[in-house]
Amino acid sequence: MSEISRRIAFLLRHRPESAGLILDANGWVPVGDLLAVLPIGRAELDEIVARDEKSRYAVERRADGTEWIRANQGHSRRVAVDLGLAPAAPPEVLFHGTPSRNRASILRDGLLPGSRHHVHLSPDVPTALVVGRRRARDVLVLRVAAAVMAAEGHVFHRSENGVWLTAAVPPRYLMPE
Ligand code: HQG
Repeated sequence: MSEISRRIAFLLRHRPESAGLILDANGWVPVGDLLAVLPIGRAELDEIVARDEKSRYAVERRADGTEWIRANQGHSRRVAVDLGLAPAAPPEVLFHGTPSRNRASILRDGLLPGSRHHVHLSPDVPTALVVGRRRARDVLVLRVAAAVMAAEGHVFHRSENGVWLTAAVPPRYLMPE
């Protein structure tokens, strides 16, 4: 993730107001507004969006010809954004990669969203390992009994870029991989 992509994620997910940006209710901001606070032009922005290895951003053109950009997921709880994602039926099992040091706390309290809107779950072990390694070398991958959770009333969403989201995962649905 380049420095400029990091900056875009920071603005679109965490602190838009730090640059005077105002997200709409669904997290979109006019492309021109974002470009006005970045040291890059439209072509470079398009390239960052297209090349992002996790498809973190979406650009949409509206009927009135205006263009908007948002982060597909990962917003801070303090940024009131409704991504408008429909509930989705998760696969039998999802995965979560976390530093091994979190093991006792997670097995006791379950997975909590921390400062984000949701707990983020991965569709496979390799992806979960990558997520966990952002934070530590020693990574624990947990299996989440997602289908059972859903059957018992927990709501799941799948973001535009394939991340599974849910409010929290109680410990009884978790098993070290
Ligand atoms: C941990 C990246 C102790 C949790 C990724 C994680 C993801 C607990 C950390 C997205 C806990 C929160 C999100 C408990 C949860 N006790 N620790 N009870 N419950 N945790 O960054 O899932 O590159 O908010 O395991 O790919 O690491 O930004 O969540 O380690 O999709 O696009 O608390 O961020 O995407 O950390 O990552 P985060 P995450 P981007």
